Amino acid sequence: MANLPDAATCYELLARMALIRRFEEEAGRQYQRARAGGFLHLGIGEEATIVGTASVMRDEDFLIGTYRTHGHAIARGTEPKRVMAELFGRVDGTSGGRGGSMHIFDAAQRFMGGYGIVGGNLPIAAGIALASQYKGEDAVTVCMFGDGASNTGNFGETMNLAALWKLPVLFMVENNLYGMGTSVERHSAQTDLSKKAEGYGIAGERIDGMDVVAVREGVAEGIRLAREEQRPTLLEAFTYRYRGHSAADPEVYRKREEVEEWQEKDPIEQFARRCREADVLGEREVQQAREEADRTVEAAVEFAESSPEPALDTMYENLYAQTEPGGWYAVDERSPEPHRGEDEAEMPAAARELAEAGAAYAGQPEGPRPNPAIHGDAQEGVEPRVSAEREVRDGPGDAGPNGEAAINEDEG
Ligand SMILES: Cc1ncc(C[n+]2csc(CCOP(=O)(O)OP(=O)(O)O)c2C)c(N)n1
Ligand SMILES: [Mg+2]
Repeated sequence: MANLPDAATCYELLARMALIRRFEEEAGRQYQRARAGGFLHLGIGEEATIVGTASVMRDEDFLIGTYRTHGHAIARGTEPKRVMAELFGRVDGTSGGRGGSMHIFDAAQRFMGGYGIVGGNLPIAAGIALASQYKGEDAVTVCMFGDGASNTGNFGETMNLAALWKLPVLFMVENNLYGMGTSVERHSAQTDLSKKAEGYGIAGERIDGMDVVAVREGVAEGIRLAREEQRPTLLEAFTYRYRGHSAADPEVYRKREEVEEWQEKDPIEQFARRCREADVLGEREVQQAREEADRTVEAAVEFAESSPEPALDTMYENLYAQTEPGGWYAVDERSPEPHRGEDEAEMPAAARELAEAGAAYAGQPEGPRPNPAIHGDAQEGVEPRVSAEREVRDGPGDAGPNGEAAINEDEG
């Protein structure tokens, strides 16, 4: 077992884990009160993995996570009140209230998000690491993702390039044993996830993600290898989320006893006990860490409640893709009035009949069907091309089933 760090560090680790736990319990409560909107994925139970990792990173390093990252942002140094304001959709939130729970982002703390696409953060992490390497900077990027994400194509592609280009990056799979409601045994052929990168030239290691000291030790070495030897590593931290995948999870895929078994290894309780037994922290300090967390979270809720909602006329600000007028965000770049085929009242008879004919065919045996390229109005201004083959087969104006003749007559 790794040695405990000094008393001040132990206190900081304990206080940070307690703060994240308290924050997320409150986030869950506020979600039930409909104060926090959108989706909500809590990482309660995973605090040692999160805090242990962030605690051995330098200020200049980057951290990137998934949609379960309230704790990651706080561990990186983002003020809890700004995370809470983001959950509430308020202007003082980390993303101005536009991202919500899944999109916490704080460039100042080098916390690079917050991504809803499973496995989507891996190539971004490689890109950030490549930028550091390119600029000759010392920064290491730590990329955290779930066991489920280790099955994605992004995983393999990123491992390959990270090893090939010797990127200063550390990959950390937070193995909480489930991808939504699917257990690792049911979603991954290789259940030793630390081995997954080996074939790409990246060494892997398993660590106890419920032990903050073990996480620190594993991550510190991984960061050292990335920084000093340009060798990426894959760490697999065993951890567990006590709550459902998201706030809307009936949890039919696991038993209550399993959750309780993991709760016995609770990262905060376990660490507090160890610190007390080793006489590094006293009962008073453990209590103080909890009370501080309570106060900070209470203030965070007050702050979020009093922060205004974004003004309506700023709704289209910060959008990557925008057309005129602002509300019309389809990729269709024509003018906003209805175009041919978009307005049902003005739909040409041919198109209407075509649609009806299509519906009428449902469940019927195969036979001649109207061809949209011939009968439809898709090719405005273009002469319909009736193939010679069809002319021969059906004859012009041949009354097929479901009114083909009418379609032919109407077609311009
Ligand atoms: C590309 C993609 N596929 C599917 C989903 C739906 N989805 C959201 S979370 C999730 C499970 C991911 O599990 P894991 O990577 O283990 O992370 P965890 O939620 O356990 O932290 C899935 C399949 C998604 N968001 N993105
Ligand atoms: Mg998982």
